[in-house]
Amino acid sequence: MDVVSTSAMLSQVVFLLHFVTLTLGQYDICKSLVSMDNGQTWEFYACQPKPTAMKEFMQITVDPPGITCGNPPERFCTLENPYLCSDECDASNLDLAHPPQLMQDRESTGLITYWQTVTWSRFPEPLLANISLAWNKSLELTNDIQVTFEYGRPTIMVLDKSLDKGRTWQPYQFYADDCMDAFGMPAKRVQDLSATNVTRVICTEQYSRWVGSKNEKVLRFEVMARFVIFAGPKLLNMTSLYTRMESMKGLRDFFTFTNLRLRLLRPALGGTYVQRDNLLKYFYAISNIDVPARCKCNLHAGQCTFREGSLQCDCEHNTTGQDCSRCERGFKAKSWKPGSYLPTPNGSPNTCEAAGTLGNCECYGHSNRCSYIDFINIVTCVSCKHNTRGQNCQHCRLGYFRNISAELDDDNVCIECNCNQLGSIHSRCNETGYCQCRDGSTGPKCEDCLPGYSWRQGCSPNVCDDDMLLCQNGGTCFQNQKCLCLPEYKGLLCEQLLCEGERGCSGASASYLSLVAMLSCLLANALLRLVTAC
Ligand SMILES: *[C@@H]1O[C@H](CO)[C@@H](O)[C@H](O)[C@H]1NC(C)=O
Ligand SMILES: *[C@@H]1O[C@H](CO)[C@@H](O)[C@H](O)[C@H]1NC(C)=O
Ligand SMILES: *[C@@H]1O[C@H](CO)[C@@H](O)[C@H](O)[C@H]1NC(C)=O
Ligand SMILES: *[C@@H]1O[C@H](CO)[C@@H](O)[C@H](O)[C@H]1NC(C)=O
Ligand SMILES: *[C@@H]1O[C@H](CO)[C@@H](O)[C@H](O)[C@H]1NC(C)=O
Ligand SMILES: *[C@@H]1O[C@H](CO)[C@@H](O)[C@H](O)[C@H]1NC(C)=O
Ligand SMILES: *[C@@H]1O[C@H](CO)[C@@H](O)[C@H](O)[C@H]1NC(C)=O
Ligand SMILES: [Ca+2]
Repeated sequence: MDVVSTSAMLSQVVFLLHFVTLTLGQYDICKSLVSMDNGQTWEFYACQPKPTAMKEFMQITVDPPGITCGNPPERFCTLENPYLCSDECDASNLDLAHPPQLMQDRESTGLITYWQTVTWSRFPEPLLANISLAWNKSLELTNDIQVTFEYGRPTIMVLDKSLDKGRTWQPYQFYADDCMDAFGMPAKRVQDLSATNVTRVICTEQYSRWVGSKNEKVLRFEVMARFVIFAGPKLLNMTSLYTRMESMKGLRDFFTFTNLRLRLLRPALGGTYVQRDNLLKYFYAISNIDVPARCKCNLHAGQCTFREGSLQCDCEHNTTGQDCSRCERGFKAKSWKPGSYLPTPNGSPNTCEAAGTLGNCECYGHSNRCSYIDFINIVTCVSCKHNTRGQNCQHCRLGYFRNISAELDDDNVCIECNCNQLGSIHSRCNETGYCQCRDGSTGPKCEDCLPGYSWRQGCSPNVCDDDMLLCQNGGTCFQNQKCLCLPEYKGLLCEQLLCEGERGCSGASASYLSLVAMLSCLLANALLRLVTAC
């Protein structure tokens, strides 16, 4: 950084600020005031919010309904004390209830509190439960997810994640006491992974084996062990991690999520088999779920706050949106970009630029260049992208129409008309995307035919059809193009007899006809003779 100090005091401030930056860790501040030759100026850095205990903000849902114990009240025992089934779960009694929120409470009294399910009294029907955790915000894991199970960890479980607020899900990690048996996957540990396959979804047996329920209560999704692959055993080389985050496809997304889901598929057994005569000792109980993460703000915010029911980035660099994933209004001179961890140590802020910096010409983010046209004295945007045109890139190019659900600065603002070439007069359409159709064609894109027309390189009038233009005398209509007539008939609709008034016909009916013709000739001749005779 080229900081040229003008006064000793200011450089002291600057020094302190940088010192603070170092002690807080990397990417903690978004900007600082630095002194230059010509006064003070803001310098901007890539920044991200601090890691937070995200369990405070999660919305928990458990499925199926009725999976939480206590309604009706139920007795249970534990794997360690299988014959002392005197414990009770009762949803209507505060001291004996085990509702889902006990997975995220702070346990300030020192007492372990936990969510508990009904017992496996319906064995051999499986005991299944889903725990869905929603934040309505993109988050990035900064440390291991830890789920604390009381009375034993499940012997089969899947951790799923969603990146799109629960619309689509993907498995994050599989857990089983026998991975091959449960999922047909070989057992792996994160320690087996290397830089090239760190984002592989694995099945681990590390957290499902029975070791007594008091010894090992925690099930992890290992984040630190994955960071260590890049940053070294004590995370001393974070530069290396951040460089990889930037360059390795899918690595940042691997640690990103908006929702998590624990699918509990089989509880702890405390042995190899399920004891049918004592099913009251099988259930799930979770006392805590730790999710250490930070808000994903695309390196444009140093803070994230809980507002209007969800976490939101406090966006800097003139960006906006829940994840700072757009440029603010009036700052769309360039297309939006996330900040970058590189070059270290401060990264690149990739700030959104005020439209004003281009000579007061707003291009709605569709062009980075303006040009001054001297003789008409206007500034105009050059090479509008995203199929826009106009002085401010505010119109759609010919052949495109305005997407009403998109803002003017949206990349998707212009939609291709997509007029059918054969059915329409030209490639332009009106404001609602309707094309201008040739005779006989119809539909928004002119790809359909009106009644009485059919598609043959565009719509052409039917020669025959099943309604108005019926083929006659037993003829059949071939692809609306022509009637296939019986041998005796001809004409567009087979309406004419083939041999009427003609000679040279063959077949029975034809010879009958020629007989008639011959007779009439004879008659005519006879008449002729009569006349001559007169
Ligand atoms: C858990 O979620 C999965 C995926 O949506 C679903 O198939 C399954 O039926 C759910 N299980 C329970 C017990 O609700
Ligand atoms: C999720 O967050 C968005 C953006 O802040 C907000 O508009 C929406 O209402 C939130 N939805 C819920 C269910 O909280
Ligand atoms: C990951 O790659 C390493 C070597 O690069 C290999 O030993 C290991 O088996 C791989 N892990 C998985 C899960 O494929
Ligand atoms: C950090 O890792 C990178 C490569 O990943 C390496 O080039 C650099 O020398 C390492 N720095 C330290 C201080 O170990
Ligand atoms: C953002 O815009 C404000 C004016 O609204 C300006 O003072 C500030 O310096 C801008 N920040 C960045 C990072 O461009
Ligand atoms: C219209 O704009 C919205 C908002 O950007 C976008 O989601 C949608 O895909 C666009 N529609 C088309 C047809 O491009
Ligand atoms: C576009 O054309 C269609 C069909 O001709 C018509 O219904 C629609 O009102 C037109 N829209 C506009 C904005 O003119
Ligand atoms: Ca608890």
